[in-house]
Amino acid sequence: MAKTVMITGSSAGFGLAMAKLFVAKGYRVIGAARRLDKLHSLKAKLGDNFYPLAMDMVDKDSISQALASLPEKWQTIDILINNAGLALGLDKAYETDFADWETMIKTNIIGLTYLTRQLLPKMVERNQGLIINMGSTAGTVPYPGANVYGASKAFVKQFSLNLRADLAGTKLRVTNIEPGLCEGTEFSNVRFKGDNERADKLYEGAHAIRPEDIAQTALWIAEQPEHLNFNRIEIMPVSQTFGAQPVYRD
Ligand code: 8X3
Repeated sequence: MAKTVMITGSSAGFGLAMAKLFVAKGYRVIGAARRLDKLHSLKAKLGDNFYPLAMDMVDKDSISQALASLPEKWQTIDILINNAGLALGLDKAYETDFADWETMIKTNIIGLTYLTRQLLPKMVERNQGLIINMGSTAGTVPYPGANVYGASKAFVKQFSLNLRADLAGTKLRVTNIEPGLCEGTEFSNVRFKGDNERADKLYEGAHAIRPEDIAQTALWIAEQPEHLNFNRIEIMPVSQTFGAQPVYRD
């Protein structure tokens, strides 16, 4: 029986690339996202091994209702990919809009943990399951304007590792994928609130990570031998590296 993968945020970017790749490789994919119309168009392309599921990650009731609505043959989830997440703004902490922080916390932390908490008991009962979380290099490397976004990804990293600690003695696996600069997604268009020119400029000549690269990474994790757990995978484009720490002097 083909494995069933639930992918959040699967109407665009990494989630879309993952949905396409996993279906192409014979998996059954539940694609969760807010934009049901986009998921339906995707189903028209991907066929019966794709199940579109309307789910709003900022709303716990929406998550519960979506899970409860799954037809019986889609209820056993082998792999959860917590891909949905966003960055809003790149302003300094003392200038930012608090509503943006709330949305990031609700989506990147509360939605992710709530959905995981809903699916974990059955995975533990079956003693089978893989959780792939989408972290970020921003969860490790601080930078100006990353404030709550980076902190939310640091949360996802530590949550992933702590899950492994709780899952000791089970066969469940957890991996946090931590990409750096990625193009070909709506990430920066969302972050810069529709300033597409600013978003495009960020990627100029950078040969950044592509959604297909992240989809291949997720598939690779899913296909590794079951006695191996990849705790964290940090990926940057070759064009991106580390800088000196600035010192401001009197
Ligand atoms: C995406 C990477 O550097 O834009 O999470 O924060 S970065």
